[in-house]
Amino acid sequence: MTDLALYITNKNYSSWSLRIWLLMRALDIPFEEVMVPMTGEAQIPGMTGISPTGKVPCLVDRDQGGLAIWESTAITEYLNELFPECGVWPAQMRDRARARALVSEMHGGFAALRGECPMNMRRPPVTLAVSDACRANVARAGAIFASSLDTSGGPFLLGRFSAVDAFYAPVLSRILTYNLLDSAAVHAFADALENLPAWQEWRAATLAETAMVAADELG
Ligand SMILES: N[C@@H](CCC(=O)N[C@@H](CS)C(=O)NCC(=O)O)C(=O)O
Repeated sequence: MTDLALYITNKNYSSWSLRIWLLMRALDIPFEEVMVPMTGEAQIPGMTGISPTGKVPCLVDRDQGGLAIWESTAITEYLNELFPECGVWPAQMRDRARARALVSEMHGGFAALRGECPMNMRRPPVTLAVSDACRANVARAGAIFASSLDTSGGPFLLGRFSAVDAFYAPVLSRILTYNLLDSAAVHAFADALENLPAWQEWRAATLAETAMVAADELG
């Protein structure tokens, strides 16, 4: 038995919260969700004393004396160690290597896309003028989706749902919200996510949220 608490913030806007929440929910990893409202400050006041960075997501393992794990990549690896049978990473070594490379690339990259196009899941699609750097990020995401789905045969990027899908789900959400790319691979990845009950549950929650973050309401 494990006793995990996952601290997250506003579902409509928080892409880092979505990644770990989706990973855990889609893989049926049990956890208690703890919602700490976003305030627009660099550190979320509700996270003081829980995460040393004051950010979410933060996973707390109460079975380990309240061990707190921050940083999405570290949480992903911890979940893989706790639940090796759940498929956090693909089954084949070469796929795991690719999966880890893709997750690292996402975690450390896509700065222009993340900076210019805030995740806003409930927003009806709008066309946004973006920089060349952002366009290059979108092209790279589109190429990742296409080559991954071609190689794996889908329905998810590396075949079965894995951490790669969780990390790129908010990238896809931004592409759809701001009409950044219309391609077969974008549609195929969107279809796979939209058929996932965990994605449907998160999306429904974004529609029910009423808090607005003015800085993230563009277009
Ligand atoms: N590098 C961190 C990023 C975490 C992060 O930036 N989280 C945002 C929420 S999406 C946050 O807590 N920001 C503070 C705030 O917006 O108040 C990770 O991988 O988990």
